[in-house]
Amino acid sequence: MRTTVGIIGAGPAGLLLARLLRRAGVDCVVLEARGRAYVERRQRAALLEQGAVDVLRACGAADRLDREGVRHEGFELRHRDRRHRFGVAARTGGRANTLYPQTELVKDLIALATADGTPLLFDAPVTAVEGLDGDRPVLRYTHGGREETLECSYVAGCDGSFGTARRTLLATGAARLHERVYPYAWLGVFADAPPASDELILSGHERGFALHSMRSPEVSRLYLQVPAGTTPEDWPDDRMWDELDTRLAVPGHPLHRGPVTDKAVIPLRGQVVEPMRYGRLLLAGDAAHLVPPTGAKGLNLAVADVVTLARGLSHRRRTGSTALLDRYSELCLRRVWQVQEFSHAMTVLLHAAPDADAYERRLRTARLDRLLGPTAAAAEFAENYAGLPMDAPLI
Ligand code: RFL
Ligand code: PHB
Repeated sequence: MRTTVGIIGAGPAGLLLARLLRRAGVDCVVLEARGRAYVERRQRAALLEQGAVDVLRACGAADRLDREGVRHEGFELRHRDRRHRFGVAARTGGRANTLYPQTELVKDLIALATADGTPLLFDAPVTAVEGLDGDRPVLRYTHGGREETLECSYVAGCDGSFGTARRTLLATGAARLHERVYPYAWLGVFADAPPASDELILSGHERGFALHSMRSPEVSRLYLQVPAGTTPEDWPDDRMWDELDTRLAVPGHPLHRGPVTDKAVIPLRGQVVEPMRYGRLLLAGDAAHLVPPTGAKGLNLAVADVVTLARGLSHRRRTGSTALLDRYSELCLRRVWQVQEFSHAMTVLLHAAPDADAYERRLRTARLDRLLGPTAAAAEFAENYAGLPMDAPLI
């Protein structure tokens, strides 16, 4: 097979890139290692920045998002035994996040690709990326028990942090991996229990971070800071609910409890591959970087990357010039490091460091106090939480 852009991975990055390229008249093929049902069920992100919603609208991928997504104009911050409302939209001229699960976005983008006739192969793991120094790189993949090849002009590595694209790029020796591993993790659960609030509740409790989110009026999504290395079995339901109440509930108003349908431990790390490109291989989304989930930025960064990549590829198609494409890594990394910095600062602010002394714990409380006033710190936090401006897609 041959195409202009070979896309590895049908997560949000690969699927949205395929959509943007299709609209710009650039042909592509998407190769996904897993089956469609698995990809559509994988539970992950939920909060889309205003800028990401605008991109999805502009490329005709937001019909269901506009009907079913729930706008969150702020959140509650549990601090000093009380819940304080933190207004985001009020501090950002009306910009806000929308709660729309990544599973639903992935289903929408797959349905659009299928309707468009965009070649999208499931159960087609890419095993190697070859010929990066030449003009026609080749993807080797297996499909239906056969070894196949896809020859392309460019390869978009959208296959996540454990994918072939990142591994291939790092093996060239031309890029480095920056990494921060946190000494704590999140226990994440889904529960068939009505959310205790219409808005997210975040807590920077002295015992550790906790987050209350939701998927519907009947389903809560909850996260609890736990030590790195903990297993879900260390957290029987009663222990977990008691700890969530301690960190999130206000006295006398416990959370609603219900059957736990999923429980998993999620490691926290920040990673950046720099530069995000080697020759004709360009990384986007989690393949290029990870952020700790505290700021809800991973999916939004993936959207920003693929908008920049689609612009570069579309510019090349229209003008023959690679000028924009050549700046891809530089343009993305500016935003990536801003978001990396925000996600790190928010993580440190809201989590209890295992080795913190009393002095450091007081500093954390002081920083949280500052967020709750009409301060420049609060304005800056809101600006980052709602998301930095994103390029409009060229379509
Ligand atoms: P994905 O979603 O990992 O997709 C990569 C795809 O590549 C496939 N693949 C391959 N395909 C072909 N050949 C190979 N060799 C392949 N190897 C892998 C995989 O099967 C997969 O389908 O990466 P992508 O597209 O870059 O998307 C990134 C997002 O998934 C991720 O950043 C977010 O989920 C992060 N995140 C959040 N981001 C937000 O913006 N807002 C949030 O509220 C938010 N909450 C979260 C999160 C991530 C979480 N976890 C589980 C880490 C909450 C959590 C708990
Ligand atoms: C979620 O609803 O899954 C969620 C919300 C906010 C985050 C992370 C995850 O920061």
